[in-house]
Amino acid sequence: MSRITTLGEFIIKTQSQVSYSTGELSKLISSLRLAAKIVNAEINKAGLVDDILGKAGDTNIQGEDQQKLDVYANRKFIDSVEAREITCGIASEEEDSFIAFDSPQCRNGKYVILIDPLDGSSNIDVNVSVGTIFSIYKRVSPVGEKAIIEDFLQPGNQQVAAGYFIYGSSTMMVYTTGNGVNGFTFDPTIGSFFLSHPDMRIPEEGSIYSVNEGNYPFFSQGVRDYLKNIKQNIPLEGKPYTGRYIGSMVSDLHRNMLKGGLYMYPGTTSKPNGKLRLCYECNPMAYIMEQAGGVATDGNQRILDIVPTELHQRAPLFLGPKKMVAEIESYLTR
Ligand code: AHM
Ligand code: MG
Repeated sequence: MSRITTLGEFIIKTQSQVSYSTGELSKLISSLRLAAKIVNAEINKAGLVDDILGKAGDTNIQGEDQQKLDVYANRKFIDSVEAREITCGIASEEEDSFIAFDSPQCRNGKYVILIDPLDGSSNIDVNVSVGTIFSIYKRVSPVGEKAIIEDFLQPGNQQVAAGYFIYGSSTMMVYTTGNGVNGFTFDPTIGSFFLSHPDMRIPEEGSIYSVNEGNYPFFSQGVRDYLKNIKQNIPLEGKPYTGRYIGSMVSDLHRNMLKGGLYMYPGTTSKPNGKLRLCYECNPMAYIMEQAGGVATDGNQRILDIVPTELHQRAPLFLGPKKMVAEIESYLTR
């Protein structure tokens, strides 16, 4: 039997590669894993919850309130990291502001976490894969005090870890601590994640493009020219690119990482910064993409070098294999 590695074993084994590690980061990642298992179990029941057990907002037959899954996921991730008292604070796409945990133990935590607890949640109604995206930073405020906004408004190049869970036909966790990207598949019969995708690299020769092309009339001239050109001029020696867009970022990104493809959410006339949140979505995905050998830009600069000024700010996003991103960038600067 070949050697099987669980996520827990992998975290312990690789902990020493992170020079500043004291085990705290590992514990933080473990607490996210636990919350993801709970959220995964609830997502699997989503059809039952809505159609048979009652809609969100109803009370079920056990007298429990049915919650919307994004609210539920938000609570689970926050509770899970707070309960282990290993971080001084969390910022979530679902919350207006960051949460600074108050216990003395939490105040001693060295890290903060930013999370999009259930990205693409509108897809749950139609049984399409959704995900959780997270990123971890070392705090800039003094250890022992309460977390402050500056702890959360750091450029993505300061991330010490980032990852996502994908709740799909199988559930996976993909993450990086700056030493490449590794993917783990959840075995629901055992309740553990196993290393299934070691050292993930995005293929250099991509042929997929992923974009909400319904926004075409509102894209910049450069984006429109790019889209027109890849369809008219058939880039790959007679073979056109393949258009694939699920509308669930984690799923679109995960597929493109494995198969090679460009993902973009450009600005539009009414929303020049697009839709995606810099701190919760663009930065963690950009870090993962760079660690997998790709690049991520907002069209003007590297995503990871943008200094955020507010928690919920948005940024245009183009990420994928170097060649494909360079190709679209050449249109954006014309
Ligand atoms: P959400 O955080 O409200 O779920 O929105 C983010 C999602 C991404 O998963 C996805 O890539 C994008 O919105 C799709 O947006 P659109 O429907 O405009 O194409
Ligand atoms: Mg989101």
